[in-house]
Amino acid sequence: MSKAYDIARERYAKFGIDTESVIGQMNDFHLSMHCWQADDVSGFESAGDLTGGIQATGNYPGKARNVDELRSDILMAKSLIPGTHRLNLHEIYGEFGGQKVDRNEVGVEHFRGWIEWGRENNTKLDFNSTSFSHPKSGNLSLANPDKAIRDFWIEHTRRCRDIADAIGQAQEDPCIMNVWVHDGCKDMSVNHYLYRYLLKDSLDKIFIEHKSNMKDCIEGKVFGIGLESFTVGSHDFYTAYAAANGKIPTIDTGHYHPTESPADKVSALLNFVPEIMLHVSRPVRWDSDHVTLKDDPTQDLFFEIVRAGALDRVHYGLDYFDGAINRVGAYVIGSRAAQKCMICALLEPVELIRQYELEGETYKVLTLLEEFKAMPWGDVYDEFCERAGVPRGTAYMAEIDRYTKEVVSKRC
Ligand code: RNT
Ligand code: ZN
Repeated sequence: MSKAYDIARERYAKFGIDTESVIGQMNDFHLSMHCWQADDVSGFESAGDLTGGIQATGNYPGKARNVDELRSDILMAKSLIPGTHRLNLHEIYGEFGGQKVDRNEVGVEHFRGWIEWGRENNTKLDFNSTSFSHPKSGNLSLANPDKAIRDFWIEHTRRCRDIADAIGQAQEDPCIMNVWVHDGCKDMSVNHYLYRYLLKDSLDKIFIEHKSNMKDCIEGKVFGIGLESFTVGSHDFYTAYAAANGKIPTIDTGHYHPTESPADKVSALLNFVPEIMLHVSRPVRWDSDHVTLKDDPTQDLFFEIVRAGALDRVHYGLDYFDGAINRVGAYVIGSRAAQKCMICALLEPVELIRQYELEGETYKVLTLLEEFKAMPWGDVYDEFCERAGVPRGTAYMAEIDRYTKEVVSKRC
């Protein structure tokens, strides 16, 4: 145990915070790492462009080109992140064995290798249907007025639920499946009601069968690139849908108006829906999917979860894809940043602050909130890393540099 941790433990104890139990809680805090940071959302289907209103920018050398490289990068990143974490797969990351398997033909057989890999590497899996980067993606998928196209995507999404259910069964833990579709309009549209009616109808058809080994999440958004004027799956739409149907809304922190607080959604939604899914990201001016940092909006989000006593009602997905920096580094920075936000939230003397607030002692509330910004949470996080056998502080950079030199740089 380090001297610094010892001092930190005493300082927190004065406020009734037990750092030992916080470290215990951190061990139970599992991120769902997104597989798509390893290859800029390319997937293994074909060499087609990324479409659907999202964009990965940057050309840092050595992105993963196949399933082996992707797994290697993810395991490398995981070795530098304390705790045990899940992996969030997209349908386009199936193992298709060099065959053309269309989205309406995918099955659990394409994910057997992943299920095995998850078992071998103590990694539970989550899942996503993929509506983008496909000839039938267009501007509208599940909300397309053309029934044939709509049916194609309904079939795809149903099959994804079957896959998620099989994954959940194999890992004896529900697989969390997210549905995000890019559907929207670039320009003025007088068919908002029609598109939303169609999206609702498609979702009803997709969700018709209850599955006990998976959970459904639905993710809204403000706008996508090239689809700036209208988004069918807006937040209102999905919030209403989730509340009416007991589904899990996904809060992607990059999907709101710049002055809107994603953190403030937590307590509002959790009064109406059983659980929420997060896509922790970092928007820079738009939904740019920069690497997650311990910035104020992210910290606020974790404070709100802990203050709501909702630790077990949240699924902690990450969702960013920066092609401009070292991709393993991006995983490690973003994952550790989310953990740092969580540890700060767990180290907050919320009962004490709550009491001051209820007594009307606002200056004391502010005093504690301010003072706690400077408390030695970093020493507790370092101790957590140390006990997990993971480098503390900046020491992981040497490991990433070694891996980049020995493995990533050989990809050309
Ligand atoms: C897009 C959504 C969606 C995707 C991933 C790849 O704006 O955030 O979650 O980022 O499915
Ligand atoms: Zn997202």
